[in-house]
Amino acid sequence: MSIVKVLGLLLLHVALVTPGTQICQDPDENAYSIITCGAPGKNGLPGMNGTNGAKGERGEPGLPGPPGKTGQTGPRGEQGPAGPKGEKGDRGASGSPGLQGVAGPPGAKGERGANGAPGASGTQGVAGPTGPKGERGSSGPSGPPGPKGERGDSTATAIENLKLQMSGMDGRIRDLQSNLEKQGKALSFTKVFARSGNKYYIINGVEATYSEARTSCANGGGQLAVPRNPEENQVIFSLRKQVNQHTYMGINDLQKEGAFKDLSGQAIKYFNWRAGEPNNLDGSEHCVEIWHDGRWNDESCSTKRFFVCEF
Ligand SMILES: [Ca+2]
Ligand SMILES: [Ca+2]
Repeated sequence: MSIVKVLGLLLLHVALVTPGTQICQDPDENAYSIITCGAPGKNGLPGMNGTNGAKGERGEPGLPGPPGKTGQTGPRGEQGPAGPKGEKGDRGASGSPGLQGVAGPPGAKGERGANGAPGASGTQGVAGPTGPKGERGSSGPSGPPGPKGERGDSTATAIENLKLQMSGMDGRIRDLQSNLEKQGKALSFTKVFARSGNKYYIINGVEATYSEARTSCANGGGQLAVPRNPEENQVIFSLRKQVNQHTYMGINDLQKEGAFKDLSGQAIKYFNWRAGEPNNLDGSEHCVEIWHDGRWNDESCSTKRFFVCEF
């Protein structure tokens, strides 16, 4: 107890304590009660029954009861884990043979075998092209004398016979010359006919493709005309001026682009192209025609044109 509290208690005792009273301390240290002290009392009557006490603690378990009745069968439990592997069993009897398997893949290529025996002779092949003419051989030995001939005419008779034959030939030659002159005169009446040296040029006024024109000239015994020099080109040009259409000639580069040849395959050496020609337009101009100015152009061979033949 602190000094302050002791002093407080002494002051309270002086002020309040009288005969017959005493100070009693409350269980709480901070409170004090003052009660009057008197003579001892008599014993009172027994008190009434108190209320029920608090529930006691749980007692020890009793003895086991008799066994109950057998219950109903429960649901099937889940499958347990696999047991340990068993020991190896005895070897079984041999089974029946299996089915035949499928054929395996082809084996590796074998080594080359030995050459076989020669085969039978084949049929005779087609004869090859005719070879070049051989050189002239040396003269063979003289043959045996021939049989004796019949007796001939006398020399005078033979000369007469020759004169008769020559006379007949002269007549035939005159007839031929006459026919040629007539043909020449007849042709000269044709507008589109011209002659240069021993060549005759004709435009028949029929339109044709290059192939048809070529066939047409050949059927007449001639060929599509090819001017070999300025003079011949001028003669063909004089015919061309008489027809109002470009006219095919016998020049083309059908075999090889840009390599112009005549119908026998000979390369052309004289040219008279227009400016900018040959231009092989659209890659399809391979046949040569002569224009109104006497110069040449390459044209599509399928175009229908007049054409000039030479004989
Ligand atoms: Ca061409
Ligand atoms: Ca052209």
